[in-house]
Amino acid sequence: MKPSEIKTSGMKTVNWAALSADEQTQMLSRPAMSDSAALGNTVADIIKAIRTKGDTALIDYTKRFDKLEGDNFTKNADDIAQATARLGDDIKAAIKVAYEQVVKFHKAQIQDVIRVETMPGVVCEMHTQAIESVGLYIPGGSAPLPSTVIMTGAPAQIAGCTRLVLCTPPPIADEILYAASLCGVNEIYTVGGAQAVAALAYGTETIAAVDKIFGPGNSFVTEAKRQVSNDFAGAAIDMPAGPSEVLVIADKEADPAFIAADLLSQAEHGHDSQSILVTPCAKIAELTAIELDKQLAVLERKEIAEKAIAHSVSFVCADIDEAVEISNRYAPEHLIVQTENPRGLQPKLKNAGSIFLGAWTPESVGDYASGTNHVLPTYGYTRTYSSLGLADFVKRYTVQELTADGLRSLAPTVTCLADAEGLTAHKRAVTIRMEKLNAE
Ligand code: HSO
Ligand code: ZN
Repeated sequence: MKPSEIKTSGMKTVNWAALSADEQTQMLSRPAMSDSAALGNTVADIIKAIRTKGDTALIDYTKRFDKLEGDNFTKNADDIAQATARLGDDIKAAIKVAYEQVVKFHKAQIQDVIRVETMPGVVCEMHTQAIESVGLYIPGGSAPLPSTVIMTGAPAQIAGCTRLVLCTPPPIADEILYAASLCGVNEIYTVGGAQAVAALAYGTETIAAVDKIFGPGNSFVTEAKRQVSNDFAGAAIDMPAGPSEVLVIADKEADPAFIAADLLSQAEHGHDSQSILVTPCAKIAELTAIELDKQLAVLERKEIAEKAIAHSVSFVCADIDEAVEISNRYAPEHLIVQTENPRGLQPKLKNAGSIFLGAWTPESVGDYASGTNHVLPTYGYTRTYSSLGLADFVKRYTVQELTADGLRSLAPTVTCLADAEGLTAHKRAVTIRMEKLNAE
């Protein structure tokens, strides 16, 4: 055991002060993402095949990698009606409540036109315009996520995007079909992986290309999104993605059972999920480790969570200010604050995708139904990227209009700057008008 390690259970506990500066940096760094050349080449081959062979390649890959039966990967209104009839009332009601909550919070993000008269006769405006067509990628696999349909579909619907195109690997879950219908999704295709991203970016005979692709996915999906977004002929993407992560800041008042439950709710997402506890209280770290083992033992996705917890860590630090500092350095996707006065800490929390304040605010509420979006920057990108919101589904553009007096007022400034930059045509565009005005 290294001198910095206080105690080991499933989750190791580390004394922050005993780490060297290099060790601290190393312990806060993310595990390397699978960015191997092999992955890049495989994905590039898939994209090329979709671009050259269209639907044929899409069907071929979907039969090979997923369980597509027959050649039909399009879902229609009948499929939605049948899924809706099959679903129980409880799950339909829950999806509806979650949808309405997300709608409420994202409707409040609608930007009014900004209009400023920056000088008499000089009017500047900022407008927004919905992105026309958007692709919503919804992962399938071990946990199909209808909640992700809501998080991407509801803002697209509110923004007024005209084409919402959903792709998910087959077999599609009834919950996904139902959530898609609430969000007004226009097209649903049961294709997944890099081949779905390629189809959304470049189009096939059946799927027309979209402007921007949203949603999480495995390493193939992430790599495909990276590649198509680097190609001018491809599509824009929401944000770069890495494995999901949570950091909990807790003081001596926190409940170790709550902390353990929050760390595990992240850990069960995938073996590469990151769960970190930062606390000035060694006792809390110790009790959380015990609770964690207890709760882990009875989890359905125990094997996945166990692997994630094996590379997770509790840091015991000097005080809450240092805990905040560590959190700001790590820049987590989710940040849970279980301290005496969580609201008081909030202004100091500089880098986090979504913050959960107080004992009664588990991450799960934001994952599903509080109203905030659960598509968040990971991998330290919270230093510069934002959580998904209405703004991601619209573009901003500006408008300006000058009166003759407005131009008169600005002419000396613009001509002087045009002179300084040696751009005489720019200057002329002003002086030609001034000559006309002066001749009147
Ligand atoms: N915590 C995940 C989102 C999610 N959780 C979906 C449950 N379902 C990433 O933010
Ligand atoms: Zn989650």
